[in-house]
Amino acid sequence: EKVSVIGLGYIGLPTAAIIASRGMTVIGVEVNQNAVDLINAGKIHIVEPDLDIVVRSVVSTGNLRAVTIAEPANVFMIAVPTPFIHRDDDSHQPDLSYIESAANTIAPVLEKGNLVILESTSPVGTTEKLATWLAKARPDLSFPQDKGNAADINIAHCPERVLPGYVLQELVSNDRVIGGMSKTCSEKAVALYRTFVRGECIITNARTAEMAKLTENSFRDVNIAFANELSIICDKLKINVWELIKLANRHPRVDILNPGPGVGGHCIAVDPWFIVDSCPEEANLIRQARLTNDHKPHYVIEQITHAADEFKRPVIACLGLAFKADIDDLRESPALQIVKQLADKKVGQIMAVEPNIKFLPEHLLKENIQLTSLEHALEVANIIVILVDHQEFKLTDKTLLATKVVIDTRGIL
Ligand code: SAJ
Repeated sequence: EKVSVIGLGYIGLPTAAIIASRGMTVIGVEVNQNAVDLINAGKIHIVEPDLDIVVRSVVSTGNLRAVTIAEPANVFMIAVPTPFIHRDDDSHQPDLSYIESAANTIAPVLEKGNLVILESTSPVGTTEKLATWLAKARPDLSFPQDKGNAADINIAHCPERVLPGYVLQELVSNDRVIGGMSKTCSEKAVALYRTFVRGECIITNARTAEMAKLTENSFRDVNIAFANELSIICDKLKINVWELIKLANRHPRVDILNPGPGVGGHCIAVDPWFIVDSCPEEANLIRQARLTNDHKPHYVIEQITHAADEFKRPVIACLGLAFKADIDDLRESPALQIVKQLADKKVGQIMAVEPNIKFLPEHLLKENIQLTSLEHALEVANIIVILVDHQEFKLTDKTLLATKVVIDTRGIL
């Protein structure tokens, strides 16, 4: 079996590497030439624990090879980004252009008997759209929307569900939802996933599989929004929200998540908008959860500004820039958003502590933000803002904070 993975990013590369490690021949198709060169040299362009070791090994055995132009294969797995476009009227439209280009990339090399799997998180109806794009490009082949089980090409949606930081484990251990456009599509997809997945492979249709993935991330978003709203209510009522949640969670049927400075990453803050875009009239709670979570960084900035007003020369140490604990990923990070806006508003001297990165990204260098060590920040700052619950911060001697104004958005104190 020859498997082609389209898009060698946070999902595609680990998936390609795991499949290659099972002895299959894998061709990764990637538009970024720099990434292609790095991978073919046995190196990686993203950060994920142990991924470098697996990639080095499968590249050295020749099981994984990266290219920029698609070649024929038995299976094509599409793992490209599905961001959204923020419209002028403040609504959010899913951007399917990467999936459409992936379709155009593989269409010329498709052959009778091929299986096409969409792994990208997608709005309901996208797998059907993908099938339509492929059918249009290849009128000589038949597709499941017309021929069902007898189609030349089989198509399924199998959304990825791995947690950044645990991708290699979760790729193997998680259950998979497999939504084929026909029974044959599902069965063929299950056969492929069985080669590397130890979890269960559960069959449904493509639309339900699309919605299942969106539902999982919206469930988390709504629950975090509940916690974030509680935290603001508790500030107003002078109640410690962390103690409150601990107490409420003693109830056998209550399980409240943790408030924070906002919701980051490129999944939970994105996917609920796909549901809202499909059903704007109906998805009120899901929309409000997004708005509530997006408002939280602004609330934190106000808290900090308020605290800074008490000092002649406020020196603000922001602990953490990543979007969550113990990773180096700064994309869509509420911590980063807060630090940047504090610097823009010139609220004071801003120091950032991020133990998981060595240098500030280019766009932050221009601003008045200084990356420093935890020790130095704790020594010179008069305001300490905890933005990420990194291990290093949890282990800090709390007596060092006694003389400072502390804003703890993660409740690590
Ligand atoms: N967060 C809180 N409070 C919490 C939990 C999380 O504020 O109690 C914040 C985090 O700090 C972070 C954001 O939410 O900013 C998202 O973090 P996360 O750990 O909940 O999730 P992601 O974005 O890293 O990964 C999610 C996962 N989805 C679910 O857990 C339902 C993962 O399994 C998905 O594969 C991934 O999205 C994805 O790719 O869609």
